[in-house]
Amino acid sequence: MKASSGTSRKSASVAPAPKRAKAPKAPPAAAFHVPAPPTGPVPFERKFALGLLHDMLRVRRMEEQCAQLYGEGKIRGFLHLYIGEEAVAAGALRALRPEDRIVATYREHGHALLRGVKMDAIMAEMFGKREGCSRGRGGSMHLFDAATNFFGGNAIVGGGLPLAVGLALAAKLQGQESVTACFFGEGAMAEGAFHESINLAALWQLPVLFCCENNRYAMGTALARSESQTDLRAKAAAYLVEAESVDGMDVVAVHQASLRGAEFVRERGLPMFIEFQTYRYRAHSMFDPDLYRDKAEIEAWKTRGPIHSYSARLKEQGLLTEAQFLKLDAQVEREVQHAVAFAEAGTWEPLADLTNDLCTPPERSGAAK
Ligand SMILES: Cc1ncc(C[n+]2csc(CCOP(=O)(O)OP(=O)(O)O)c2C)c(N)n1
Ligand SMILES: [Mg+2]
Repeated sequence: MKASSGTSRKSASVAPAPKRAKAPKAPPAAAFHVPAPPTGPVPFERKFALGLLHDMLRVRRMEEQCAQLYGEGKIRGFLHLYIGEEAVAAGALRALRPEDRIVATYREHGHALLRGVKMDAIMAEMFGKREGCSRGRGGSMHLFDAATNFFGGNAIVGGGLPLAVGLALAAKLQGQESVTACFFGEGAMAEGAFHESINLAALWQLPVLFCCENNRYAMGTALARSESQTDLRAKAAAYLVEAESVDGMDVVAVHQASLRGAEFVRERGLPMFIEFQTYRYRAHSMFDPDLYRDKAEIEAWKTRGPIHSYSARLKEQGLLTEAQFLKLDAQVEREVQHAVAFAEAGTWEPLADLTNDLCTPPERSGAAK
């Protein structure tokens, strides 16, 4: 790369010490462009098409309830909501098979739910109850369920990527046909773990579907403020990995791209990268005052909300009426209330069990007294 000063090496060696370079100017935060909402026919048979809507509604209503319970102090600790991004989990998970493995992030409630973890068990986990899917020890960021091949949320940004590569390596060595789908944010692509993971997946030809949920922000940092290369496909392509980018607010596009991706990985035994361009409507977590973006930007993105735009398309096609939508929504609401009651009725782990499942023997940890 050319030196920005333009001075040759020879003259630079005798020139006075250059002034300290100014930090590059950050792009203006207010500059945003919001594409038109997705339109056009839904190319699925009615049952499947409504299933996708049901999936997104379940995630949305469950998380709205979680936000309320957080306000009431029933759910504590960290809570990262996926509201606005539901089309990604809904469209992608329906492209995978039961034997495939899923690895996700701390924004993983929807992925766990749509993978088949019961809403009751998720809600109990949020409460920290023993009946939760991680026996109350994980909370919101550590939902886990081996039975559904859901290999967890993960509090470490990029932390799931090496795990996914390890799972895919195990599948390959054991001669299994499973695909490992790894969900991560665009912020994780700045981590060394991303580069090491995708490099090994490409080099060793491992069946990983890299699913980047580009919601444009990593906590309060917009992509263009932290990355010189904002075309995320280029980063994957640098490792010779097939890469695609789709509208992550369009459940149809997400599902179709994920089907193509899963098939590519399964058939060729090679990794693939998909960028889902999406947007989160809520703050990064319940602790975030959300001061780094224009409120008008959030409102503009709401015009292409995944549930709202997809329902409109279904209605236009005669696959859904308003009454049917309300019925479905009420059914989801009942499921949410059932989950809350289940969590409320759950039990706390007794103090005597505190050192169970610890790797350090109690006598060495000082707990055995
Ligand atoms: C290794 C590591 N560094 C920093 C953090 C703090 N942190 C938590 S979330 C986050 C932003 C990640 O953004 P992104 O990957 O885009 O995912 P999103 O939250 O947008 O879904 C950061 C920096 C962390 N948890 N782990
Ligand atoms: Mg992000």
